[in-house]
Amino acid sequence: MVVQGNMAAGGPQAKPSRERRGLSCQPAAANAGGGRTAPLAPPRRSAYYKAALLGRESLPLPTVFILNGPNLNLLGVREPAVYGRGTLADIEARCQARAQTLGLEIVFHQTNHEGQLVDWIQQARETADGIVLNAGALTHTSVAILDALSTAGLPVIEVHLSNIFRRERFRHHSYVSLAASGVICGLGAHGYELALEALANLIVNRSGEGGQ
Ligand code: DHK
Repeated sequence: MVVQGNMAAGGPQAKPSRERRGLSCQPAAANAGGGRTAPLAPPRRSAYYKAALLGRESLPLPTVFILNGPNLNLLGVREPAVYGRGTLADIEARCQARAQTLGLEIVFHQTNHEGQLVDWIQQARETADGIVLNAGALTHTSVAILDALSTAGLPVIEVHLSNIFRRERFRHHSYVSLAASGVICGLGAHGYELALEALANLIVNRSGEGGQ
């Protein structure tokens, strides 16, 4: 899934929460592991995922990591014509509100360091059910982040505030996209809310078309 558009600060109000449907939860596809001699130990998986696999009636809320990369801490003052005037705290508040209506638990982080993003993705592999990732400039450069995402075996939605395809050529290529179920760009902060909506759907069905 790729959603592109011109960045818009506002956006339609959140829809009412969807009834959680019956789960057809399958373990994520095994990683190809080309060239590896020993297979990677299976991830521990989230409480939600394990309860769903066991067919438990009452499920804990799925957890989504929302990860933000370099310079996104400066939203609001950083190139407002490109990234808007809203701050990262504003985005986090919008995500919290949307997550509540969707029945998701969110963990929201920002870092300027590649290794920290890798650590959080590895943590998500064991404790979360999906990832929303705006890796900032690391989107266009980081094989380490791609590898971490590929190993996590979780549904990933890549988000960019700006429409990267209307910008410099070097922003048109994304390593993150190679591991993402969907990409949303150009819709500003609303893109994060859409990403949560998409993830809620993918987590419940674990059968997103073109997904993992
Ligand atoms: C954020 C950044 O920091 C840039 O390096 C990316 C992305 C685009 C965004 O639009 O959110 O190229």
